[in-house]
Amino acid sequence: MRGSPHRARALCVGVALFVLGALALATRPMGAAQRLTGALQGAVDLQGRSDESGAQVRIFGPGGYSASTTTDASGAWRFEGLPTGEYRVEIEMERYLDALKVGVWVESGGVTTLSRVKLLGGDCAGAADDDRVDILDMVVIAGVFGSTVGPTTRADINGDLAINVLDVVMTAGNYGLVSPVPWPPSGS
Ligand SMILES: [Ca+2]
Ligand SMILES: [Ca+2]
Ligand SMILES: [Ca+2]
Repeated sequence: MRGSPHRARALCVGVALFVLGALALATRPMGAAQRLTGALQGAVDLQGRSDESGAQVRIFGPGGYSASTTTDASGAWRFEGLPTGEYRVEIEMERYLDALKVGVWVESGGVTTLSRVKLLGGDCAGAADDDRVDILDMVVIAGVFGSTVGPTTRADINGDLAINVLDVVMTAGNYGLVSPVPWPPSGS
C-alpha cells in the first residue's frame, strides 16, 4: 500500500506549497534588514602601553544579539549594522581590569559613540584574570622580576617583554582595585 497515488499526490502538493512559501519569503521586501543600520563605536586606552591593540570588545543587544571585535593599535573599536535597541558593552584585556557599560542605546541610522575608557593593568595571576589587583598579582610579578620574557608571559603587564619596575609600579598603583573600571560619561 506504500506509495498509493493519493498519498503521492498529497506529498507533491505539500512540497509545492513549501517551495512557494520559501520563494515568497525570499522575495519579500527586507523591511527588517533595512533597519539594521545602527553603529556603535568607542576607544580603549591600555594603561602603560602605546599600542592599544588586542582588547576584546563584546556587545549584547536586543533579542539575544551579540557580536565581538578587538581594538586596533589606536584603541578604536566599532560595530555596524546593529539592530536598534539597548546594548551592554564588555571590554576585556589580558592582564588588565575589565570595563563594562550597560544601557547603551543604538538607534536606526545613528552612530553611538562611547567615551574612551582606560583599562588599568596588573591583573595577571592565574590562568584567567580574576578581576582584582591584589597580592597574588604582585607575587607573580615578583617571581620573574628582572627577567626578559616572551609575549605570553602574564607578569609583563605593559607588554614590553621585560619584567621591571614599570610593571610593579602600575600593579602597585592599582592595588585593591576590581573590575569594572570606571567608564567616563559620554562627552568627557
Ligand atoms: Ca595606552
Ligand atoms: Ca588578579
Ligand atoms: Ca613589562
